[in-house]
Amino acid sequence: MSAWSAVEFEAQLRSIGEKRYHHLHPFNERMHSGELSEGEFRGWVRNRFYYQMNLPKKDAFILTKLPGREDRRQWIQRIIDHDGRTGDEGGLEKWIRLGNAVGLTRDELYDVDTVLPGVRFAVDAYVDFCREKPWLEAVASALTELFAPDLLSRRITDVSHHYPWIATEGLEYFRARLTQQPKDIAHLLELVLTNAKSREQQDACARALEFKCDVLWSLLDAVELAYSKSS
Ligand code: PQQ
Repeated sequence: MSAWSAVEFEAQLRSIGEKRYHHLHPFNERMHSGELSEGEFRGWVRNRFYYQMNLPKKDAFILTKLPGREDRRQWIQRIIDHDGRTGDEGGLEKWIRLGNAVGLTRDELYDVDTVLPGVRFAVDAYVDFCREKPWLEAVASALTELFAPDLLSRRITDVSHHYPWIATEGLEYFRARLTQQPKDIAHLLELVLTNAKSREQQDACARALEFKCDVLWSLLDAVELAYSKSS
């Protein structure tokens, strides 16, 4: 089969997110309409931290495989964005502030033994995918970020509106991601659109994006099942 043009290929990738990204998950829909109990919100923040903790690790696996120096220079910033460095607290610390705002301590967030099994399974699968797959597919699995900015802006507005018990300071993680994400997205698209030349490579990238949508979806399935009765 012949390869898609870059424009067609990008449209294919975007159509996957329109159908399978976690903005459509019932738990997210309930978050945005103000229906989550405090226990459900806390359960999401606690378990999503396991995803956050693992982002720098999966990005480090990808870093070891990227062939070009210029791409590694850009990619390494993703690790710094989450882990931070002197003078820049980083995303993990901001997520801990969100945890504190919903009543979780740092120790509770870092206690990996209390992560829900389904969340651990999904996140570990994502890290393993990035460790094992060729760099192009591993990079393509991060393309869910294409769909995140809309969701993040809505989350900031809707959470501030519906959950006044969460201090606004707790939402700093999402505000920071809105400024960081455009450069990540531009780099992801450049890497994938210019390097997936054959139809086989393009299809493999599309499968990687579908897999990642499933990771995010499964995470919310597990959270919804575990906390739906909590007040
Ligand atoms: N996804 C990645 C990735 O796969 O490399 C990195 C991030 C996401 C983030 O740093 C995020 O904050 C983030 N947030 C959401 C969200 O809150 O809905 C989704 C995603 C995503 O789509 O994978 C990421």
